[in-house]
Amino acid sequence: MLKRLGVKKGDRVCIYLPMIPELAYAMLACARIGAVHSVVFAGFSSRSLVDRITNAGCKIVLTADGGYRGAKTIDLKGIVDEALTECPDVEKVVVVNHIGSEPPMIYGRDLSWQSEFEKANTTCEAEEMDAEDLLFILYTSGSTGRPKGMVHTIGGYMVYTDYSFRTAFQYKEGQVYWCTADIGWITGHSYIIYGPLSAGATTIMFEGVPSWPDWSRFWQVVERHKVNIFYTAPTAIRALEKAPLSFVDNSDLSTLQVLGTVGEPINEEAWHWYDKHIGKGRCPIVDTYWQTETGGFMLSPIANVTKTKPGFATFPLPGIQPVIMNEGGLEVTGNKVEGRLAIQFPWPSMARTIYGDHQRFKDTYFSTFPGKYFTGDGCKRDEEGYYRITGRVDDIIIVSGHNLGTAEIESAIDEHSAVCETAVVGYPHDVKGQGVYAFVICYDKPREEDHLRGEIIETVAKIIGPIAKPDKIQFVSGLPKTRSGKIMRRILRKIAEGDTSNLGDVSTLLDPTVVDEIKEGAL
Ligand code: 7RM
Repeated sequence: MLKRLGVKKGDRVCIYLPMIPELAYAMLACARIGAVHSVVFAGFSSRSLVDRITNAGCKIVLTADGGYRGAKTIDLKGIVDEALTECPDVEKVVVVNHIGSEPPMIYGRDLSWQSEFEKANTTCEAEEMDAEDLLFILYTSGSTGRPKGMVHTIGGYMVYTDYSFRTAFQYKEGQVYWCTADIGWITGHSYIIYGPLSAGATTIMFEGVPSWPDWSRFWQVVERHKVNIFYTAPTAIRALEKAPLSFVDNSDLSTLQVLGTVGEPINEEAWHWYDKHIGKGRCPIVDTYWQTETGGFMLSPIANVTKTKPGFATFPLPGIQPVIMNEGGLEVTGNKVEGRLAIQFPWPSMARTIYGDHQRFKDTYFSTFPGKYFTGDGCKRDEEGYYRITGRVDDIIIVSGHNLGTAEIESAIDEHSAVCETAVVGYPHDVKGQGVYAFVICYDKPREEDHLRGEIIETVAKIIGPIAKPDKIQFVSGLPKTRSGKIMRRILRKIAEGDTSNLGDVSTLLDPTVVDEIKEGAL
């Protein structure tokens, strides 16, 4: 179908689909004909879609009339239509009829997936590819606000997703595996599609949400499909933990053998709940630490081999060489140490570049510690050599396991006409891991704060997507800035965390008095 529409080896194809089988077909079809897929999470706004389509130079978009989110539907085709008013190079849009909403179709541009599919040839030779040819681009947040198109290639990515999937989960032939991530994120690429399928596993795709029609949804799916390996995120575990236990106990979870977690540090309480109530104390928990950039697991227990420790991603997978660095750029050796996590030797599935900006790739990942890959995460190695990730050391916040750049949210908030300047930081959030706290300066003192808050939240949802909505918005008259104009986020982070006792040295600030005002108004 793609070939008939003129897609050739090396062309970039934008995929904006909900979690339906056509999404998997589309990715694998691209791989087979040598086209490069760029999957955009179907929760992203039209603006985010414009940026990603433009950056990758996509001429074709695969989408659906809509998607489901619990009881609601999302008008995906409408979002694509809006985006394409700013993407003149897109020639074709192929639309899956999924919710039956029959959206308006633009003659000559929009095509029905179902009818195009019928016209397609039933055989299609696989394109011969070089190991280093592009397989896909996947965008991740950067600290500047411009998303980075991480590039993964054919050979190494396939080798490593297959290897790491088999190794960490100790996958055995015939097992049923379920990863609850969305394919719009790297976890879905590597561990719903490529890794498990390459290993021959049965992989489950789930279009729903954990809370609808009620909080037993995940456990019903485990029972119905006799899931053996279950892989989810701490944010989901924390949300599920808040629901009454009867939602868990009504389902038969006896087929479960291995549990996994990914996306952010898992707090001990959630780890124990997961272990006790889901694993019934008999399933190892593999806490897999990795990134969009790494393509596959860097640190992870090996199920039933590694002795686990709550909150620890334990050890590197065989082949991976982590190092802990201090701020002076020197390696910290031995145990009971803390610093920044770098990887000192390449591995098969590492990203090869940022699409269209190799210099930025070098600057972001290879300049902090020359000759090494810098993860951007803080890390501890305990007395037994176990690794524990302590969180980001840069301007990235992880909300419900999703990477968001503070700069990206700031520039979205700044789009509101009443807003003059914004600083965004993360703060600990019960369910989401980190919440978004925005300090906002308006041109005029807002008369109706709550009304303006609502508008700002809507602005962010529209520009980036609902996941980036600020949880707290504090209106301030100034921000703590250094003389060179840099916002001292360290101070704002402390205030957002509710810890104002020791804000450290504020003497280098241009105007130290703003700090008192911000402290008083803290939410
Ligand atoms: C897979 C994924 C990457 C960032 C990473 C970390 C954080 C991911 C863990 C974790 C502690 C984990 N890719 N992170 N896994 N922190 N323990 N097991 O999430 O590119 O979207 O995010 O996520 O900060 O740098 S990602």
